Amino acid sequence: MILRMDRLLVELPAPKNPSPNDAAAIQELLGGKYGEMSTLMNYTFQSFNMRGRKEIRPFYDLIANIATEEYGHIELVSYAINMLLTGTTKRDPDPVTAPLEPAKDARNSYHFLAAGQAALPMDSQGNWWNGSYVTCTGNLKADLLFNFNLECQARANKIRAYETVKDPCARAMVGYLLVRGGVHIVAYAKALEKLTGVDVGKLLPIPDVSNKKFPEAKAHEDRGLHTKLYQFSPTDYTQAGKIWNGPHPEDGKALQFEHLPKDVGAPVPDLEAEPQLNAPLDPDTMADLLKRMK
Ligand code: MN3
Repeated sequence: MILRMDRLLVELPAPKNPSPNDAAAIQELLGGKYGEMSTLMNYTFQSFNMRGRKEIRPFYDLIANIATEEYGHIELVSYAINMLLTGTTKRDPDPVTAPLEPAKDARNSYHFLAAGQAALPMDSQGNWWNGSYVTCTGNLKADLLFNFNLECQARANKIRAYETVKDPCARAMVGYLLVRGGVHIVAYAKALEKLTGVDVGKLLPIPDVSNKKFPEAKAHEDRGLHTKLYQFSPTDYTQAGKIWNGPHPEDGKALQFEHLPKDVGAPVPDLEAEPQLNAPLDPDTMADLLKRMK
């Protein structure tokens, strides 16, 4: 099971120019075929379903730790979308003034019509995420090879999202995830190397552009974030370090397996109510609730 912390993995700056179309583009990194929902669900099912794990415990622990980290990635992308959507309509509980009018040309109207100006499990074109994005064959080599490709395709999407959206909020999120996704690419490369002897690291980077080209990613790599695989449990999943060791294939720095720091990241933003969407309640109900909850 997953033990949850009410923190974001990295601090996101307030957007300079909130934009529903920026938010729509970023949805690809959440609910796209190669988005964070896909990495979460692939590794989650692979870890639930792994048989004979006594003999292959380090691989189980590796996939389980990465699966858990992906939950925090979904959270991070969702908050970036929510922050990019904040301030894009009028905070006015009077429907006659058409407070949602600024959203009428947004390319993803679900953010406003189906949600309280917030992220949804869908891609950049409004296609819902679906379970066919999960590959869980039960064969360790096949699944690790799939995971390696999944992370490389996810990296390509992150780079293109970065190239599409300039807002510092989105770029802080993408920069951080380029580094953490990079860790997962190397982790699956190392796993395939331990399993088969093939030097998968020689293929990297895919696409052939270094994380150090992205200032928001480089800042994290300068602090060594690309060398750390986290044990996402106080006591369990301890053997991933038998795979995550040796030099980083791109810059040779020593890989380290460690606990997530207790003060990791930043407090979760508490975004203000949007009364025009009755999110979370219509103003009269809210006033009444506050009276009754005293
Ligand atoms: Mn991820």
